[in-house]
Amino acid sequence: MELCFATNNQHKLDEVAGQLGNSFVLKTLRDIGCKDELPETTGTIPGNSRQKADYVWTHFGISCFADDSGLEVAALDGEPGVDSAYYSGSRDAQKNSKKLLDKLAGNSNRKAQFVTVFTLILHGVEHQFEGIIEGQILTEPRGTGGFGYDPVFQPDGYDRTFAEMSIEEKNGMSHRSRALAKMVAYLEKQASS
Ligand code: ITT
Repeated sequence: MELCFATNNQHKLDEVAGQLGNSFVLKTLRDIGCKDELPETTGTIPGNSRQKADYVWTHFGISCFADDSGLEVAALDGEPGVDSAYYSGSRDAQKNSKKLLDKLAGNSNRKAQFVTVFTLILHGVEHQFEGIIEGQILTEPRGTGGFGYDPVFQPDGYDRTFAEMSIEEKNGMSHRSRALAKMVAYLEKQASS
């Protein structure tokens, strides 16, 4: 069965590819001829996730799933949250992380969590799956892998940031892989019933 991943973020595609199992053929937006920016205007992570999946289902009629994710920092009342991608006013990951570190300067509460909400639209029926990983915001970036806020986020129980891990290691506990595992379990149950 074909499933389109409604994302323009190549890093998300790289993390999800290979984890869907053999029952599903992963299609990209490019594969289905979609060159559009996906709408993200609801102001919430679950809302934006639904909006992106709805867009692809409505315009292209293919079963699909979307990922909306964000970094929620406790001392900043959950910022950047749904605004993670454009926190500094641009998509520049270094500027976004710098703004975050500047706002947290001198603050000993470094608690944060990454959240992913996947919205699956399977033959027109919608389901959502959430994944969360808790960790700490470092005082300066470390590592060159990954994307976004990976260099400043260290998951609890580890001594390396996401940017110091391979994709496989990050997938071992990340917010995205946790949401994906729930979605894959649901898809497999559907396929076998
Ligand atoms: P799509 O909407 O096309 O999927 P996007 O990059 O705009 O791609 P989001 O709206 O979900 O995706 O933006 C979330 C932002 O949060 C993303 O651009 C990163 O800056 C950050 N982010 C999300 N997941 C992350 C991760 O696993 N590691 C580091 N930063 C992440």
